[in-house]
Amino acid sequence: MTIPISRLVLGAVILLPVAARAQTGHAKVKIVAPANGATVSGPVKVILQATGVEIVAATVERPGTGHHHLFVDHDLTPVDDTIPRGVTGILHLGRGQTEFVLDSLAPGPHRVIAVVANWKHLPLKPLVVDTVRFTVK
Ligand SMILES: [Cu+2]
Repeated sequence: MTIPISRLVLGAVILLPVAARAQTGHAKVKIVAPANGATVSGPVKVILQATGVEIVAATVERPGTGHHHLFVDHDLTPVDDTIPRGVTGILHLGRGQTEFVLDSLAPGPHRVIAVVANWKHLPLKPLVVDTVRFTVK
């Protein structure tokens, strides 16, 4: 028995959007570096890994996408509000970066919170967030 190729192609077309939708339901972000609880020397490279959401530039207006934000020794802003710009300690990685070097952290304890937000700079729902605490020696 053979399956017509046209049916196989059609099956793939139908399955892909379902898979994409299922993924955005479990969007996650992880701060891969620095490790939580680590003692590091500066400058500190923050490495981010997102799953279930496509990381793109802030100019891309498409569902299922977003860009990273870092709250460096700064509390989260209200999750229903746009993440402000021009605030010390709040960084928009608006070109779709997945790494950022913090080069002016003073020695001592620090906290970084990563949040993925969409092109309006509104945090994704449910919140896609991770936190690490570390010490700069
Ligand atoms: Cu932003």
